[in-house]
Amino acid sequence: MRHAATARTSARTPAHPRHAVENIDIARIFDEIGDLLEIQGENPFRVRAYRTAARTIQTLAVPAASLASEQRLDELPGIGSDLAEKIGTILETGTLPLLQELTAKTPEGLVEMLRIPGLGPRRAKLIYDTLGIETLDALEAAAKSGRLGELRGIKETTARKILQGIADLRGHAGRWRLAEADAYLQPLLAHLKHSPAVKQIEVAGSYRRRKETVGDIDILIVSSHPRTAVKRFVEYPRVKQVQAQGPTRSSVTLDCGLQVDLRVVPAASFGSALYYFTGSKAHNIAVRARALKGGLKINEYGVFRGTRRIGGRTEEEVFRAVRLPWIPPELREARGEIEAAQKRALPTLIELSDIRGDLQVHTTYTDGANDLAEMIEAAHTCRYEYVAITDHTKAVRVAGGLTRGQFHRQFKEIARLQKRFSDITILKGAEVDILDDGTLDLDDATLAELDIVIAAVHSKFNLSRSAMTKRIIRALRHRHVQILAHPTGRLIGRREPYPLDFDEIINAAADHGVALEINAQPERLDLDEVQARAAHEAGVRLVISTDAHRVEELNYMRYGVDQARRAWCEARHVLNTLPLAELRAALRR
Ligand code: DGT
Ligand code: CA
Ligand code: CA
Ligand code: ZN
Repeated sequence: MRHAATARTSARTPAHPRHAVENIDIARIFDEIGDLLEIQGENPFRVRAYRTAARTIQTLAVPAASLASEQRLDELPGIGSDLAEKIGTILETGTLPLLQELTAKTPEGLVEMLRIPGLGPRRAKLIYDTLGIETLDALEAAAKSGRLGELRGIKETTARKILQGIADLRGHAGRWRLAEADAYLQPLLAHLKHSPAVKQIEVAGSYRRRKETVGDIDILIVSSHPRTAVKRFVEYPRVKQVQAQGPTRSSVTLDCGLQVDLRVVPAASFGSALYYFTGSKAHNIAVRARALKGGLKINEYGVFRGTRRIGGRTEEEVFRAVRLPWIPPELREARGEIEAAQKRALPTLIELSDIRGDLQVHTTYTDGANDLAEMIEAAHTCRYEYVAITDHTKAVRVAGGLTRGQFHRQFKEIARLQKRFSDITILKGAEVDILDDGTLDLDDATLAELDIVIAAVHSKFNLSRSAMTKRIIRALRHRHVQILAHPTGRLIGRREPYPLDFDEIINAAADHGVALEINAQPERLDLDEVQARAAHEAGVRLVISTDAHRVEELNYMRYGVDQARRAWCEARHVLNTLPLAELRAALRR
């Protein structure tokens, strides 16, 4: 999550990095430069170049350092010799002179204000220059008092939007998107596993439940030499601050701002500790109450009858003690999983290996970073049976959306490439924009030629609830539409869902046989788990798509499947688990 508190830390990275520079470090620096340039009123193309480079580096499957050593950085899409050189400097020094220069001349509060949805750099600067406001609190006070509304160029509705934006930002403050936490966590886990003192290791907490955002990371280990293991933990080069260091519990903050708790537990308690610290708290409380009724006590040390320990080495032992089958962590939210377990009616959750293809992929025909052949080749490498190429339509101007003529050119190239890739089926698709009135941004004749028609909203998010609901339902009624993409439009921590009567959307999707998407982009994960569950329980079929804009993003499928698991999805609820012929039959014709 690019919230201010963590995004600015990169500026403070020392001139000689104490640790290997990760791809995500480079991405953060470029993102921050993008923000700072935007505040300075720089050329939008230059701003965009840094942001694109940030995405390219962040999603790279190999360390940028290894490409740099082979002088191959400039082969990456959007990375020319200038950016390649800058990456080299970051790899060597941990920072960039340009970043320090820009940071020095930009007030800190201004950068934070930029993250408020609906408050662009122009307005942020206006507010700063005329009212001297440079903190969220001061901005909030000014919006409430009506002082903001007095500024020229700021309307009453803008002031309201700013207040809402501040609330959204705060609601997510301090939480990390799962994929981002992963980028910091994986090297730390490797560092810990490398120690002979670490015998068993598992990540618990919301991370293990695969929640879309995590507040902190909870690691459990069994160790032959707890002191050695703890020392290795607190001496991890990226630790910025040690809050607690003891033989059973330590707590640190990494230089990015991520908090990590480490607990050392005896092997005999590992299962009960893992169970306890996986949570959720509400789930734990419900299971503990059930145990008490059976005369048992469950805590992080084990399962006890009186003072006698009757289990705790494994999680299965804990569940067995309360006469339940093991419940997958993704379900442990006190949302009916205990009742389902008791009835032996837990779902057989979908797995990544059930996925047979990706149904939303972009290319350089529009705003993708890799060309058609590269995206197909990458899907082929994923061993998919099929992949749908679904570029934008013309109304999405920022993405360079395609006209019917351009689609026809793409169809020809697809036909050519299909000969080269004989064991993956390339589906001709489009992510068709839903216009303001609910009509589609592509003519019926071209729609009829497509194998996959996805409809999605990309503009006019500020309609009323009823107007937005009507708009989308009109699109769902269109006989060619098969899938509704990122149905609520939310961006985690940045943009709330647009107002929508979601029950009506579910009903319309069910009536018309349109599938709803779980978009696997880590900042979308849209539908969320509650909505996706409501949808499939109402008989609506789902698809999980990565919406990949570069080859590496095909790996986001993992996070989409995690979200589907949290939504109690079995493979049968998800269309892209079907073999091609069945997929074609199941998609609305
Ligand atoms: P987060 O970090 O906010 O994303 O969420 P969690 O679920 O990882 O919560 P965290 O890190 O505060 O605690 C990890 C787990 O430890 C939590 O899911 C359940 C357990 N836990 C923590 N505090 C309590 C408590 O007071 N009672 C019970 N029963 N369990 C607790
Ligand atoms: Ca946690
Ligand atoms: Ca914690
Ligand atoms: Zn889209």
